[in-house]
Amino acid sequence: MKKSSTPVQEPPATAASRRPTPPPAWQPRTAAAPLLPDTEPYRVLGTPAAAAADPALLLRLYGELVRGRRFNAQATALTKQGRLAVYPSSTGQEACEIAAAQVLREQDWLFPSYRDSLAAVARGLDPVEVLSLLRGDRHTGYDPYEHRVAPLSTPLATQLPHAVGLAHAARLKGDDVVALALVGDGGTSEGDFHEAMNFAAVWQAPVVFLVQNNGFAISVPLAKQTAAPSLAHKAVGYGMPGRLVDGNDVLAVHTVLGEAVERARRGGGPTLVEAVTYRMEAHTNADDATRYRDDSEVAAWRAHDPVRLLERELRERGVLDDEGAGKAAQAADEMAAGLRERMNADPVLDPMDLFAHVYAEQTSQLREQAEMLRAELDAAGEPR
Ligand SMILES: Cc1ncc(C[n+]2csc(CCOP(=O)(O)OP(=O)(O)O)c2C)c(N)n1
Repeated sequence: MKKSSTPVQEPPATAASRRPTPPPAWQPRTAAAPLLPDTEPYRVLGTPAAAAADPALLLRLYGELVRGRRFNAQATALTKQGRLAVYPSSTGQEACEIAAAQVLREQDWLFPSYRDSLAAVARGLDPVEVLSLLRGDRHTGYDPYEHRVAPLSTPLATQLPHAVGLAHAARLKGDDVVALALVGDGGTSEGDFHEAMNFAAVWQAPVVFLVQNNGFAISVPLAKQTAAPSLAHKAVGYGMPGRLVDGNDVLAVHTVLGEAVERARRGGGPTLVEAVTYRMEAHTNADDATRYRDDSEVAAWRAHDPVRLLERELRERGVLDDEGAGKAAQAADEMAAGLRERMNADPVLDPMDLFAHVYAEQTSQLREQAEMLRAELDAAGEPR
């Protein structure tokens, strides 16, 4: 049959046909309620729930906390002795650092920031290697692939998309790997934080984000950083659960992070954990914290110290006595003495290394500068 070429005539517009067509029924992508964090940070120590905790686990965490506190003190002392260029101390945040290292299995990956040397040390890395970068060395100091610890990241939040990418790739390959990424409260204002959270949730990547909310981004207090009810609330907008935890309660952080890591491992997707803690020291040895915060605030947090909190629990339960505490302190002192000794040895450096690994093909300016330096070293009798 021959097709008609007559154009289809639109019926004349009536009042009814001009009404907009109702859109398809709107459905939320995910139900917000199960994603919302608790209204209070989750706590275990000092509550009846702590009685159920395994004493062996508590003692192990205690030993690590004491060692961690000592490591922070020693690294800070090394900056004063000119042996370390800079040290962003995690004193006061040891519970987060130790729990982060403890909840991971060997095949998992840790993505630390510059403040998380201790987490890397608690994962078993050589402290001298971990501190290489902060000593001014251009090398990371350790092999990230060997230890499954990414380099300490100084550009804020850049470690987060890396963690998501690695976790997603591992999942595509069918590898049993979870990535745990650490970031500060200030880092949550970065674009990289947003992109990492979004991709992680859309891809359901096996990644856990631990925000250590230590109250400040250098001198900027949290109130000037965000208007969100809590940083954990940010998770809801991305479609992942947010958990709020007392970051000085090592058992609480260990429990919440452990659950999040296992959830990710089972294919349940990412979690954002906000640990509420406090940076007891200045931002780094180059900062004076008395210029932007009151001593009374520091004193209030000192009363909620992560090491003392666990020690009180252990002593009340009769799991720790003076002798046990003394042994933990002695082991920590021995670690610090070894670190001091090794950091006091002058590193063997070749000044000419400055010019290596910058460009595949040296620029004429750099070649000229390298020749000048070589001539100066030769004149000073430095060995070739
Ligand atoms: C992309 C980027 N912007 C700015 C800085 C400078 N900077 C270094 S530390 C810091 C504050 C970060 O605070 P927070 O994320 O809360 O971590 P904290 O130092 O308290 O652990 C800033 C702004 C940086 N390192 N990277």
